[in-house]
Amino acid sequence: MPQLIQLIDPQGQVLGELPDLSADRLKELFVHMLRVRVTDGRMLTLQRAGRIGFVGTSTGMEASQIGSAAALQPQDWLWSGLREGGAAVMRGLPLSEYVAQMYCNANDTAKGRQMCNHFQHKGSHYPSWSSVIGTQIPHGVGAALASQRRGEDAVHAIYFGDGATSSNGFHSGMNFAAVWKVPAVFVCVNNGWAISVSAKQQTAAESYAHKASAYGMPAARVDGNDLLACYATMQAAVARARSGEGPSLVVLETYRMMGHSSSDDPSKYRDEAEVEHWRTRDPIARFEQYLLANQILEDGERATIEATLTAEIDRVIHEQESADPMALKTLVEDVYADVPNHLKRQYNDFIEVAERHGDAQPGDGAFPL
Ligand SMILES: Cc1ncc(C[n+]2csc(CCOP(=O)(O)OP(=O)(O)O)c2C)c(N)n1
Ligand SMILES: [Mg+2]
Repeated sequence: MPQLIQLIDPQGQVLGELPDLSADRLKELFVHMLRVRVTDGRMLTLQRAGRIGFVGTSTGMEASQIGSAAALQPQDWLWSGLREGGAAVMRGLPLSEYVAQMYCNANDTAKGRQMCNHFQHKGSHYPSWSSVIGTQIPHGVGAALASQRRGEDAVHAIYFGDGATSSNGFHSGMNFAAVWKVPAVFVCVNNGWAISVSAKQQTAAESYAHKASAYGMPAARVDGNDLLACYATMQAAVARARSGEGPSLVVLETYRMMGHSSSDDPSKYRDEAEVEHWRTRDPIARFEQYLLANQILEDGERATIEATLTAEIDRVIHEQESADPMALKTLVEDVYADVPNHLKRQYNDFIEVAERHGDAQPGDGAFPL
C-alpha cells in the first residue's frame, strides 16, 4: 500500500517538510475550515426545523476539501462530487448564492431546478453538481481535454467519493484522461462510507490509490484530516498536470462524521466506536494545535472567529429566507427561445392547480394561447 502522506500528526506535531505558506495564509485556511463547519451546522439546524429540505454535511472532512482546493489557481476548475460547497465558497461562490440554493428561492442561480445543496458558480469555474454518482468525472475529463486543445493554462480538479470509484464514469474518465494526458487531478475523497456501504466493502483493492496504476497514472495516499498534507500533495499533482505531464490520482483518507445526508441515520449501519475514533482525529482541532504552538493563533481566538462566522451566516440566512420564491414560470423557460404552445398549455393547467392550492405567486399567471 502506498505510504500515507502526513505532515502534522493528530496531536499537532510536525512530521515532514511543510509547504511554504505565510502565517496569514495559514490562518485564512483555518477560517475557511471553520466556515465550512459553522455553515454545515446552521444548514442542518434549518433542515431539522423544516425550513430547508435537504443537507449533506462535510463535518470531519474540512481539511480534505479546503487543503486540496487551496492549491488550485483561480483559472482552474473544480468539479464537485457531493460535498465541496465549502471549497467553492473559498474560491468565490458567494455565501448568499449558497444559501439561496438551499432555499431554492428567486436568487438561486440554478432556478430551483436542482435539489437543494447542489451548488454551481460560473465565476469561479465551478460546474453544477450531479447527484448521479460519478458523472462529473467524464465531464471534467472532457473539459480538461478542451482546455488542453485550446492551450489554456487551466487544471481540472475532479472530486468524487470512495463510492464513485465503482461507477462507469470513474473508469472511463481515468482511462481517457491518462491516454490523452489531460491536465486533470482526480481527487478521491475516501470518507469511509458510501451511504451504508463501507469503503472496505466497496473494493477488493488494498487501497483506492492502487486503482491509478491500471490506467497508467501515479497516485498519492494522503491523511485527509491533515490540511497541509492535502495542500502539499495537491500542489504537486496540480503542478504536474499544469506542466503537461498528465493526470494523477490523489486519495484523501478522511471520515464522514455525520450521516450521509439529513435523510440518513448512520446508527443503523455503523459502530459508534468508529465515529469516536475519528473524533480524536478532528482536522480542525489538529490544525488549531499547530497554529497555537506556532503563535499564529491565540488562545480563545477560535471562539471569536466562530462567533464572527456565525453572525455572517445568520445575516445571510435572514436575507435569503425573506427573498421571493422562484417564479413558477421558470418551469417552462430556457429550453426553447420561445415557450412553445404545448408547454404553455401544460403550464396553464398546472397554474390552475397551483392557484387552487394557494401556491401561485403574482406574475405566475397563465400564458395567452
Ligand atoms: C448512479 C447512482 N447510483 C446510486 C446513487 C445513490 N447514491 C447517492 S450518494 C451515494 C453514495 C456516494 O458515496 P461516495 O461516492 O463515497 O460519496 P460520499 O457521499 O461519501 O461523499 C449513492 C449510492 C446515485 N445518486 N447515483
Ligand atoms: Mg464516501
